[in-house]
Amino acid sequence: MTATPNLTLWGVGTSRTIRPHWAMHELGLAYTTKPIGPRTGETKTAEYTKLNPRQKIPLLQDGDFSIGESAAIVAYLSRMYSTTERSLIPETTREYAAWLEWCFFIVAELDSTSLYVMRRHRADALGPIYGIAPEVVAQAGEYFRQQLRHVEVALADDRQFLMGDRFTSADILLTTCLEWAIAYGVGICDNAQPYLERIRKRDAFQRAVAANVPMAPITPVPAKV
Ligand SMILES: N[C@@H](CCC(=O)N[C@@H](CS)C(=O)NCC(=O)O)C(=O)O
Repeated sequence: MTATPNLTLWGVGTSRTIRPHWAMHELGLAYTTKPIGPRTGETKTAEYTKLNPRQKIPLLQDGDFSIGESAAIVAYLSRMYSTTERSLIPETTREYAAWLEWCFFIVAELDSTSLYVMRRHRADALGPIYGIAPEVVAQAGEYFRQQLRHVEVALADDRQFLMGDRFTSADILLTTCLEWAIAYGVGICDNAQPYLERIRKRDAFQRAVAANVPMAPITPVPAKV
């Protein structure tokens, strides 16, 4: 019998951090959360920098093994902890290749090239740091919508998920980008609407949303005078 895994996930509060929370809930894994947030200084502490020199969240510790990059964590969990009953990754070589193609497409084209560019240059996001650029934001939103045509085709004919009738971790990556786009006011493609409605009903998704909420700030107790 394999030992119970000792899993700790660092990070809450973003479209990236929810991905590994969700994967662990889909796989029925118990884990500890270290609820550090973005832009709080918590990724820059000496303790955290020793764990993750990239100073980013999320980060997963699995015993003495650590891994960062949300999509890599989700892929690791999918490979390591899928079972016959709960699986997030296809088995055959070709299906695995198609799954990889979706994962890279979502991370490269939807997340990094589109949504993260918007985040970097929106006035209400990181624009004050990296430069407020409305034209860049508009173009990145338009590019996102163009790229979604591939998703529209994949979800045509009432197909339930990106890989057909089985939910995989590529759906975790896609959903987080669709929710992110909606939050930024970017329209999503037609077939993604019923897809999202289906996905939002998943128990593991709802648990992940709850697990990804930052803790309420602690109100300081006034000093006694
Ligand atoms: N490509 C990385 C991006 C991770 C990332 O940029 N995380 C941000 C929050 S979404 C972060 O930790 N920024 C540093 C900070 O806020 O201190 C991933 O998908 O994990």
